[in-house]
Amino acid sequence: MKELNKVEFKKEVEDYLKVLFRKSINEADDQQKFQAVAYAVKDFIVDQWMATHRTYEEQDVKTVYYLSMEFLTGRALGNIIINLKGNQAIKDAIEELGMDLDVIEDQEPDAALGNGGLGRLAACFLDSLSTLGYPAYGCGIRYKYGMFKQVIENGYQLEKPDDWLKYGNPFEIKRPEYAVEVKFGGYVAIRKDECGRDKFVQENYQSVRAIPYDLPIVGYNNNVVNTLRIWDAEPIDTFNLDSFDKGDYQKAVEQENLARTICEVLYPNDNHMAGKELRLKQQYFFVSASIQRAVMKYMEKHDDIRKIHEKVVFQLNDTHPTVTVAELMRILMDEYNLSWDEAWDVTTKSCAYTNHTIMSEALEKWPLELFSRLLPRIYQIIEEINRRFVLQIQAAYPDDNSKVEKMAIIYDGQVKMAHLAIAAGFSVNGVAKLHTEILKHQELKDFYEMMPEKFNNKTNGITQRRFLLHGNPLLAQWITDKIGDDWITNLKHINELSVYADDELSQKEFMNIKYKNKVRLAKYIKEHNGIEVDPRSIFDVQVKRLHEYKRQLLNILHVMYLYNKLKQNPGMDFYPRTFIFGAKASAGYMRAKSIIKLINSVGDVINNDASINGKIKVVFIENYRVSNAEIIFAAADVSEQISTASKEASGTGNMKFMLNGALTLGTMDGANVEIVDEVGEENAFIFGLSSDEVIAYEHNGQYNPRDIYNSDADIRAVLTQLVDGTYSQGNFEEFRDIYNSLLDGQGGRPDMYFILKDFRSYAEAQERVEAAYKDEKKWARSAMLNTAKSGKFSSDRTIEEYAKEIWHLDKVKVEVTD
Ligand code: 26Y
Repeated sequence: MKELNKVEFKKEVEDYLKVLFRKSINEADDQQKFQAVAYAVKDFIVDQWMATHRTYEEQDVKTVYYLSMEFLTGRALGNIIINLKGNQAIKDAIEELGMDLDVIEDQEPDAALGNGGLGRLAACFLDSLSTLGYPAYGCGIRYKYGMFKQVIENGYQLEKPDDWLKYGNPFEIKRPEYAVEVKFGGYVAIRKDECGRDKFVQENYQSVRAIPYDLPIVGYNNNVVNTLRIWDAEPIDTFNLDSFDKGDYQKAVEQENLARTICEVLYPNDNHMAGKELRLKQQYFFVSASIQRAVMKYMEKHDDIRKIHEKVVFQLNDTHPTVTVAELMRILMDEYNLSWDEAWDVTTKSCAYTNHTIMSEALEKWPLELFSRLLPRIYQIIEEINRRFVLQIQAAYPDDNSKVEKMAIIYDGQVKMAHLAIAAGFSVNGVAKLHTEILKHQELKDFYEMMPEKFNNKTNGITQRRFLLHGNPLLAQWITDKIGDDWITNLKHINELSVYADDELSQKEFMNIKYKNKVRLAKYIKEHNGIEVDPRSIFDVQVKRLHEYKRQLLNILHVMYLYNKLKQNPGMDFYPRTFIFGAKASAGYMRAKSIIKLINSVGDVINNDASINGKIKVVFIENYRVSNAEIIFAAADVSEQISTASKEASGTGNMKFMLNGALTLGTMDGANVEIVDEVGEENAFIFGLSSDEVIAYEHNGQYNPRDIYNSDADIRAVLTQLVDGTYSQGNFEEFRDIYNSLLDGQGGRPDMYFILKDFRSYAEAQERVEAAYKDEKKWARSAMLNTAKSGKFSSDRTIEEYAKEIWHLDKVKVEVTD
């Protein structure tokens, strides 16, 4: 690794301030200083970036293209610095320039090009790919506005635009030389080519120019810099006189508008399909651009397109980029003259699909009318894929007509993207053991029975470099002092901490670091929420997207219940608790927004009730995002992972908490199951229905929340408080919808997510939490063991599995020569 030279680096920062802003250090503001530092860092990594790509070309490596509508990368600067192992040199340089690295890092807006789990997973995967030395491109969209900024006003969520590019992005490089054209609409005509063959050509279409911007993904201490390539759209050419002459003025305007709108904004829906036309345009836009470029790049160095799968593999991050399948077929057949069978052979050897959810409302299905109008050629190809797939189903199940109904790609007037991905992909994976089992035996049962060899599990992981080394520097240093720094690139080593779990001095040190991190978070909360919280209280944290299945409602109802108990019995034994929430709700998800309001309203009442002596505090952290997540995970005692069993495919926040020494309070859902396997049930708090029980109730309809309401006075009291104005200044209607959802279900099933059913079990688990926390040594031991046993949950492990079992990639070593 090239060493970072402090003196040179300082000079670069000063030079950039001059060149970019015509300012000296003393005149520049913090944002300008950030920009200058970022450019100086970019300067340093660009040699590695070039060397990496030179090496890839020389060795003609196989490359994975990770196609994703979302990359929730967060801030880049701090992460790049730690991956360069340049923390100290750069910190010193910056200090000598009279600046503070934390302040500089704080100037960078989060790149929030994602909603939640799926987008953040993609970002962790890129970090691991680079650190492990695997050739990879991330392919996505350069949204002008990322995930909205959440502002809480009066307890309600408001959405503000996230203008993350306002000051420009110092890390990106625009690559107009790689621009490609992407076509929409029109019709498909059959024309003769120069050899007299029939050709399918799209005519009378509208098109845009896709322009890539490259972002560096820096590996840890290994010279490897992969590329996250995000596409922007520009008009194909500005109004030319031709168009006016031909009377195509209207079309020219429409094309301009198309280019302007496509990359405008990230859809803020998590696990919910809205079916918007513009979203399908976004999907085809970035897929077509990425696949065209991948094919061109391959053909620059090879001559037989029939072998592209030997050098290229496309991983589809959920169904969102599934048009990849048809786009690749189109290019192979229409542009490279392959036959259907040849093209299908290549396509089915190069596409693999990851499923991230079983929530039915998240499954992508597009109306035929919309799909065929927008993507006429792609639609034709999918029709033919479907025709052949249906024949295959019928051949496999000649006596069972229901199989076609359940498995066809086109059915009921819709294109079913998951079915397409499964039919065409060579691999279908779930993201945690339990999730994959549910896919195989419930949701995708028919597909599994027909094509069992495609199905496999890849349990998710997270990068310890961002979520421990960067986010929790005190703990990171302590760990390194104890066991050395191998854990940074091989998290299995963190298990060596286990021997310290019973050592009282180590326990004290560990909990002392936790305390300091709680003080840091308390300060953040004071600054951002104006709420005073006691760092000696239990920090009980639930941060994730707001969704009914994630059951933030269970958490806050339990807080209401505890408060009632405390009011009835002020002298009761009660360990002070700070309940911390952070969550964005999709802008149109009314019930989710109402739950945010409830959390804030309950907080208002409880936090201002002097009679309980601050024993309970409720904090809603505004605008939860990657940058404040790092601070939150480091400070948590209790990790709330309380989804209805079977609903959370994996979860990844659960892993970040564990890594930072929080104890899981959770259901046996998603990766919680594997967390408990690793750390032991005695070091977690498990409660609630199992996934089998939930699924059984869903089938037999035997659950009636009214029975619980009628028989349990405490629960009845809490529910009544939703509609008697206790938390809404006398407004009985404010939380009526939440109340109804639990007891009436309005058309749907009442209490679909089994909140009342799991309530007692949850409350009892919470009592165990309190009892455990009171035993300081025991808690410290458990907390340390959580960190020590988190080795499995590194995204490095996950990526090794993908690389070996799905992608078949080789690792590359990169040398930088000056
Ligand atoms: C618009 C619609 C089609 C849609 C948009 C976003 C559908 C789904 C999503 C996002 C899904 C998602 O984030 N799923 C989460 O993926 C994580 C990474 O695998 C899992 O840990 C988590 O359990 C799952 O909910």
